[in-house]
Amino acid sequence: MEDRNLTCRKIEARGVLLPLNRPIVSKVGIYDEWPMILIDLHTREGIIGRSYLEPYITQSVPAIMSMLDEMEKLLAGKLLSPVDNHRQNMDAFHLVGREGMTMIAASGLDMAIWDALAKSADMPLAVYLGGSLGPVPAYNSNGLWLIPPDTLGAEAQELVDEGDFSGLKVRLGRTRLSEDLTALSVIRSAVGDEVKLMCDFNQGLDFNQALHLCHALDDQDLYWFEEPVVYNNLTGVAQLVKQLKTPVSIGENFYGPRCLYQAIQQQACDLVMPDLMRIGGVTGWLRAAALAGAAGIPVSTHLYPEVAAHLMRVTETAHWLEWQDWAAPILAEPFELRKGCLVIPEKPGSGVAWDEAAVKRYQIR
Ligand code: SMN
Ligand code: MG
Repeated sequence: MEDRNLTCRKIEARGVLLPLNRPIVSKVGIYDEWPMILIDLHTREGIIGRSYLEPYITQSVPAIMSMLDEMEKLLAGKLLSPVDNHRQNMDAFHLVGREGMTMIAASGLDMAIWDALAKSADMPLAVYLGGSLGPVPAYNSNGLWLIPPDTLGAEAQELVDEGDFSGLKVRLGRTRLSEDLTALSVIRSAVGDEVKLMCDFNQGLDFNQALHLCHALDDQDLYWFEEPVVYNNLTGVAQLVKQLKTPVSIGENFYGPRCLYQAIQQQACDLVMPDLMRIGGVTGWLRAAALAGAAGIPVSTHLYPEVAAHLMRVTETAHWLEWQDWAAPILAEPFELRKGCLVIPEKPGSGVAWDEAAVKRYQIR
């Protein structure tokens, strides 16, 4: 039998701070620049597995890099086995919590490990996981932040045109209901009634505000209501799910598949959208997707469109891919969009590789 085993030699992590075409103005924060941690997992066999993390908060970059250093000590010299490697990371840091930085660092490593394994099998990740290549339906999440409503019409049209998209994400939860209604009417006048509008409150409402605002917006033909309240208020979301006609989506803050399981058990989601940095990378995604599939709950992605596209090809109840181009400045070959779908490149692994000159330009650590 040919020896396809891979062994970890070292993990290289670099922090970059990237410019954003459209600043993020949301209830979870206002960001002009976007930090990323680029991970290169070098194997003794010469294959390099790559992934990136998007930790939102620039100040968190050194802390996550330090977790990666500790996890490198555990992994160096060991065989790459995502399941075993993930368990080892969880066991090692269990007593400071499996969530937060522990899960974020472990998730980044997990994505790099799967990339290396798929490369060593000379297959795109989707194919390595038992799926096939094909277009992945996406909505554009690159804009429509909490900016003055009169600027939203032109921006919505631009966002549709960026990839012939049939869905856009709109951020809502302004101080007054009338401002949100104006924002929606400006966007609708620009792009028409056929374009789906996914709306995100970014946890910005308390339960009573959410109850009021979501009822007031329930007849606006919105495609989903995302994260109306703080992410760990599953009881509150369950009440909203029961009362509203518009489907409620949560999941970008699920730390590991068990959180998704709890949300399903508590009927706190019509739709889910795990984030690869929090669900446990590819390994966590596969486990979470199986639970959602068994429960018949549609699964969308959150950030990480390149890796997420592969996973949508093997997700039983795959719904929508969230498209952002935020990694584009440092990617050697940003993925293509065609007719509102993300096109997975016919390359081994995830297809994530760095433009090294750009990495040097934006490197902060
Ligand atoms: C989001 C993502 C990244 C930064 C701010 C807000 C948002 C989303 O929750 O779902 O895209
Ligand atoms: Mg969101």
